Amino acid sequence: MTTLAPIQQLRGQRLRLLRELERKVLWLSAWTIHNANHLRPNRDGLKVGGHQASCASLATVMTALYFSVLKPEDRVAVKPHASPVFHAIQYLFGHQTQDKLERFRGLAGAQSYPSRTKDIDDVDFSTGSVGLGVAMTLFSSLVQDYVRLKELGDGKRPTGRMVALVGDAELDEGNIFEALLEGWKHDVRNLWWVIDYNRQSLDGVVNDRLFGRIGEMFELVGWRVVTLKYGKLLEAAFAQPDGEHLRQWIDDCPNSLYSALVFKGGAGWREALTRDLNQYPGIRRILEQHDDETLHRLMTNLAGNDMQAVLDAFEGVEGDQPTCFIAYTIKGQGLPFAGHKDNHSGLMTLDQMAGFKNGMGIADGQEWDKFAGLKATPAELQQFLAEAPFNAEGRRRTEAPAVAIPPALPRPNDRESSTQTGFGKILNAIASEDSELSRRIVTTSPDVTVSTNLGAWVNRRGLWAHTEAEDVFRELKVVSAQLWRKTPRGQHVELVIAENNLFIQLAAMGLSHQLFGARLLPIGTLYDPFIARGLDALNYACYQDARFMIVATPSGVTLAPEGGAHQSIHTPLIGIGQPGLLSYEPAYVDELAVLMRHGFDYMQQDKGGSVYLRLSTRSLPQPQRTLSAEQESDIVAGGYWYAPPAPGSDVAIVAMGAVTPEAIAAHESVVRDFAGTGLLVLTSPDRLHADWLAAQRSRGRTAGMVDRSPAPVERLLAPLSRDARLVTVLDGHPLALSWLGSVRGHRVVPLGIEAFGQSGDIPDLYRAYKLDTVAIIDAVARSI
Ligand SMILES: Cc1ncc(C[n+]2csc(CCOP(=O)(O)OP(=O)(O)O)c2C)c(N)n1
Ligand SMILES: [Mg+2]
Repeated sequence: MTTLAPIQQLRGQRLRLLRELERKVLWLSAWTIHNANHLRPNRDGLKVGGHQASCASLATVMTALYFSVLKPEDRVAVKPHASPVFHAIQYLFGHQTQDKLERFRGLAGAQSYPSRTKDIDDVDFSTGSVGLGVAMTLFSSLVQDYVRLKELGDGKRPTGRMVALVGDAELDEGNIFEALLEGWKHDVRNLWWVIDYNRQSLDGVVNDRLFGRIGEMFELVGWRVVTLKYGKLLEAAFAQPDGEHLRQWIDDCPNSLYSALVFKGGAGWREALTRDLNQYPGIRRILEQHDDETLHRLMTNLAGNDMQAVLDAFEGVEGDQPTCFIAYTIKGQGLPFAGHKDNHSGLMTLDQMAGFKNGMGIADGQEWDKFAGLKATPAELQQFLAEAPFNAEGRRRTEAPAVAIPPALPRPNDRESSTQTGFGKILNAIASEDSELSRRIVTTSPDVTVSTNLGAWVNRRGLWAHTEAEDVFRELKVVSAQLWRKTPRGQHVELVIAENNLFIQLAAMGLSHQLFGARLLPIGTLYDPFIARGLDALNYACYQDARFMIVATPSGVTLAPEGGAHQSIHTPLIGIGQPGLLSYEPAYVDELAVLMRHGFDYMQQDKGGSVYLRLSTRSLPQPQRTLSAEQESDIVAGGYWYAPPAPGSDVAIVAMGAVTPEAIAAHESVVRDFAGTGLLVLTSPDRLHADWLAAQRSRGRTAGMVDRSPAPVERLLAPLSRDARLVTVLDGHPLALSWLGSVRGHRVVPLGIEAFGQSGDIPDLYRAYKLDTVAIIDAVARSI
């Protein structure tokens, strides 16, 4: 008897235990979905769903990663529909409960798709909308380098790998390629993307020709590509006489035929191979040596579902070059509908589950048992799990202290200014200070840095890059207002024109305190209309509770000559409707300074969120005033009386943002006829609306001890008479303000933009779209 060297013995033991755990993970993921769909009472007749086949193809890869390869500092985005595999793994680690698995996809149960904020089991990146989680790992890797190079963390955290487990059809999403270009430009590192190449998407089989190019594309942008194609059994068969013909046959086999044969099983393989390769004696021998079951196992032995091959691939790469693993797998591997093109949402029937359960060696009542049906002893498995490197530090979410925000930000006091100019000046003033605030701000912009007025900030603080690079124009003494010097100390991350990248970059920066233990105060600038271009990514960032500030400028038809293609109409409604995002539209620069200060603070509060500032390039005469503390708190709460109404007044004008001068002029005219008419300037219908609903809810809850404290908007509208009229005006969709009539039952005449704009100057456009002084006066007259 030969004694194996200890290291080999350990490897053998590890392989054996990982294969056991792979079975358990496959079982638990399938059972979790089965239980939710078949065994829980169904009260609404809706299919609960879950993706048994999509889970199965990743079971090997995820088992290898979490139980052996990953380290605590690594961060992972799991393909959304492999959520049950993730939860099963965390359950085995002891970070997920049986109760939550039993309530999978139910209220307070394990989430359908891994969720940072709703799941309890240490999700690094939420996923759901395919493609976004993948890009999130790339931008997180940049953030990891950003905070490391600047020593913004505690200095103790090792550099981790950012890992994405990617469905092959996720690569259809364009945002992935936008991100790849950005990653190449910034020399991204420590990134692993593992593509679950099961050659199936939701509707069917992935096009054969598409994937031929994928590896080349990764190499083109500097990635290493590792292909995991054939498992150890198939490699051994290829090494036998005539084996090369078998390899060639599989290589040439169209995706759809291979998938169909996987579904048909041993007899199907035998028939096809006999038909095509019977002339080779070696192949005839292979067919003779295998019964249908073992032939099926052989022919479906792809590397992404072969534990040894997976471990070899992961452990075979060194260094920090971004790496794409193309792991050939089978959708539904090990399940009755493996390979079937319709299996994406397919669920095992009760009979199929009974057979599967039997095959797994699980008795009735043992379904949630962590080790039932496995050959290794529970003690041995428990110890292996406890020693998994990934689990060495328990929960891996980091914390970072809040950055102190000074009581007031610098306030430029120009007599005339736009909010956009004011924004640039405020940031420039912050940049000139050496403060914790100025060090923690990081800005980013998709190629609109100068045109959104970040230029002065960037001149002072520099562009960020891994390595120093001088500004060539400066070296050659070409005069330019911009000094684009790149350094690892720089605080502006320059992006290509891709709003998806902007929002995912902000998501990663805005989670830096929890991912990398270093607090950042990210500010992203873009043109307001292009929020829509990255809206899903913005939603994704908010869903993860990332904290950042968006400065969107210019906005509305007020950007005038640029025309309808660039004029944003419904962004105020996005500001109101988007959870996790508090939106403001100040008219004046002193308001903006108050709101930016509030924003930096709000971004760091437990119950805070991100902030959206909708700004303008229109220069307005600035009110010469010193804001009182009360006025400042009104500005933060969403609005203030610019001209207070007389008690019991019957009319008020309500304005927001760039059209405020028209409202002021209209008000001056109206008060001549209707003395006591008020002018209310709003800074945030979003905040007013949310606080109004919250106040109503708290009244409902405390019935008996009724809480009568008015919401800010109720307080603002209180002086008006019961049947007063409100004329509301903003450069955006009128719906953003027309709800004000519901607060106290006032009738509203809402002015705003309902159609695509056209190019023109402000006087023409305001007249055409009825935002000018005459239109406001008319509206007041009509309201009476
Ligand atoms: C942006 C977006 N569009 C559509 C979907 C619906 N959807 C969920 S999974 C899926 C197909 C995914 O196929 P693939 O990435 O190959 O994953 P597999 O299940 O094969 O592992 C689709 C279209 C989604 N989640 N997100
Ligand atoms: Mg697929």
